[in-house]
Amino acid sequence: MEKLHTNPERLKKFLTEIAVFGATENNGVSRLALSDEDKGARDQLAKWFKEAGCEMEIDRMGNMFFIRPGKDRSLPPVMTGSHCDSQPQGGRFDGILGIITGLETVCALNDAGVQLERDFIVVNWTNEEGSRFTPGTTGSGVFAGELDMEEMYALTDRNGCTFGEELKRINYMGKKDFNPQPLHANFECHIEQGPVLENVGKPIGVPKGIVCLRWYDVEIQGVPNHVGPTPMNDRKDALYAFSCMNQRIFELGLAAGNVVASVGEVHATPNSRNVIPGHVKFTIDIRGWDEPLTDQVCTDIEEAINSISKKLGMSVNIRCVWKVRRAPFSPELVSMIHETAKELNLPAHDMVSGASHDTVYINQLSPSAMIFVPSIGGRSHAEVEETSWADCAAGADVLLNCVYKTANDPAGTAYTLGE
Ligand code: HGY
Ligand code: MN
Ligand code: MN
Repeated sequence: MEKLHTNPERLKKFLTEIAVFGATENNGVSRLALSDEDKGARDQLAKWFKEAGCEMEIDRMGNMFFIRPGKDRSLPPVMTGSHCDSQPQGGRFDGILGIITGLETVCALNDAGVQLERDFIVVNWTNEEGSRFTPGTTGSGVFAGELDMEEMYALTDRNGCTFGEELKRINYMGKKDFNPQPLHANFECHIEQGPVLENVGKPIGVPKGIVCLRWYDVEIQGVPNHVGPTPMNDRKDALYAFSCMNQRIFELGLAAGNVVASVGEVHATPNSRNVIPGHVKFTIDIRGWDEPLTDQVCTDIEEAINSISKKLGMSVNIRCVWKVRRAPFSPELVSMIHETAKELNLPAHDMVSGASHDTVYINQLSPSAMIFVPSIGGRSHAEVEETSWADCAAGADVLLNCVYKTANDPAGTAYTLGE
């Protein structure tokens, strides 16, 4: 069968136009989950998929399912999807590329006059980033039965707005669940968000899976006091304690090799230049492919935090607020991506995903695999995030042909879950 191709100009047009929603002056996007900017992008996606002939379902978590009907609607469908929410100073490709390549796949199949055997579903998963509402991958996590919907509805942002209220406010709280399971196969096309593909000079990345992840919230209680009269040896400076802890967190992550440990958020109170900070709240993000090694680093970091706070005479509260086990992908679908890239004369590279994605949960329900494209300079979660239009089109072509293959599988074909 002749390979199918997407339309690079149309793909570029979709990506350029959707980036308007939350556009920042530095060529990035700020489209926080359930914000007005997120709503604007959602409304635009709904319009484009409707014009492309898709049905739409919205579930109670605001997940948007765009369905291209197949010949036999009783067959388990093929799915792809990602997220349209972004980091506060995010990029124009993270997440949204996975939805737009799904849209372009629909349009390319329409252009080719192809009706697939199976339904093809493109999903916008709610709140993947977890920046405004923690944890992340909230929509896909509830869909997979790993997160509780009522608990997610009660999540609050820094302004005290709850997830449920915001979902209602932007009018994306569906009235019922949508459950297309069992799924036949699930793909996600995503930027790599790291330096590997650029370093090896290949346009397609084929991760064997997604690393495991642990998120912590830590609070240090010191003593607020006047910076002037308080002797240096008589202080309980919570920000000083944090700085000692942060150094150990970095060093333990570095020493473990193949584990990452980062502090992303730090909030010092009262955050006034002439007051000794009495309270610090900070977050830790720890990840690794080797789950036991990652958990050992977690233990070492917790011990380091406790011993530093004890030595400095302060109290500390450490909470693990999110744990996600690693997601090994379906071996057959990983091979299919390699085979498809080869048929398209696109060099492909085996790797692991250091970033997490909605597929981390969907992989528990359905045989899944991901298609990566390079991030220029290895940068992401920053306004400079950039992927070449040619690489976006390459990823879209691989997705299109993998969808075509799996959605036309004879009934009875089965792929295995990763393990
Ligand atoms: O944090 C992550 O890995 C994802 O990009 N939200
Ligand atoms: Mn993402
Ligand atoms: Mn992200």
